[in-house]
Amino acid sequence: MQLPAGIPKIRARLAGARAVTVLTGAGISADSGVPTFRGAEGLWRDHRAEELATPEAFARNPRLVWEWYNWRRELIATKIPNAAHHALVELEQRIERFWLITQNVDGLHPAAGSRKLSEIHGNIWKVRCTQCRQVQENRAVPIPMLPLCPACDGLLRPHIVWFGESLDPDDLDRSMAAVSSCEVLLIIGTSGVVYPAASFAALARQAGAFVAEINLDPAPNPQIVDLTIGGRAAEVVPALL
Ligand code: BV8
Ligand code: ZN
Repeated sequence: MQLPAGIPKIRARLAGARAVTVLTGAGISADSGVPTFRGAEGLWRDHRAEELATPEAFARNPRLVWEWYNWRRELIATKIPNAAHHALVELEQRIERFWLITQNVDGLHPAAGSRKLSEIHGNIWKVRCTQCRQVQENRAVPIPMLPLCPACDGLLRPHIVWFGESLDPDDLDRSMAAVSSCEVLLIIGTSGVVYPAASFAALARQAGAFVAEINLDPAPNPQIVDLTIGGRAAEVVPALL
C-alpha cells in the first residue's frame, strides 16, 4: 500500500519530540466496526440521536434514552481495538510526556492499554447515579430498565457528557494543559464540530505545536493544521511509529 507523502514528516517530528498529545474521534474506531456519528452510516443521521444525547431528553423520557444506549452497548460490546488504538499505546510508551484525549465513549482506548488518557465525553460502560452521583462500571448488555443505584435507589444515567453539559473539570484542565504544552498534536478521525474538543487544534498551534491531522476525507484547514493526511487511521497511525 502506497503510504501518503506526509508520513515521513510526521515520523521525523515524533522522533525528536519529548511532548506529544493526541486527540481522537469516532474515526479511529471506525476500523473496529463502530459507526461514526456524522458519516453516511452515521449514528446521528437519525434526528432522534441528536435529541437523545441531552439532559432534557433523559429527564423527559429516560426509558427512550436508555433504549438508545442499550442498542449502542450491544453494538460496541462485540468490537475490539484496531491497529490504530494499539499504535497509540506504543507511542505512549515511547514518548516522555504523552497524553491521549478521546471524544469517544466506546472504551476501545483503555481496552487497548492506553493509560495516559482522558475520555472527555465519558464512557459507555460507566453509569452514574442521578442522586448520589456515584460512578460505577456496568457492562450488562442490555441494562435492565430502569436501572437504580445500589447505594441510594436513585435513577442511574450513562456516565457520558451530553450536549449542554460541561465536561469534567479535571478532564478539561488536563486536556488544556496537554494541548498547550505539546510539541506535536496529532488529530485522528474527528470532524471537529464538537466543542471544546474542536478548539484544541488552535490552542496547540498558538502554543507553537506542530499540528497534524489524519482523516479519511481530510478537509485541510491550513489556519490551524500544519499537515493533513488522507487515509484510514488503522493504516496510517501504525505507519507513524
Ligand atoms: C460544553 C456524547 C460547556 C453523546 C457527545 C455553538 C458553538 C460552539 C459550541 C456550542 C454551540 N452550541 C452548543 C455548543 C456546545 C456543544 C457543541 O459543541 N455543539 C456543537 C454540535 C456545535 N458542546 C457541548 O455541549 C459540550 N459541553 O460545551 O460545556 C457548555 C455548558 C452549557 C451550555 C453550553 C456549553 C459537550 C459536548 C459533548 C457532547 N457529547 N457525545 C454520545 O456519544 O452518546 S459528542 C459526540 O460527537 C461524540 O462524543 C463524538 O465523539 C463527538 C465528536 O464526533 P466525532 O468523534 O468527530 O465523530 P464524527 O462522526 O463527527 O466524525 C468522524 C470523523 O472521522 C470524520 O471526520 C470522518 O471523516 C473520519 N473518519 C471516518 N472513518 C475514518 C475516519 N478517519 C480515519 N479513519 C477512518 N477509518
Ligand atoms: Zn445513588
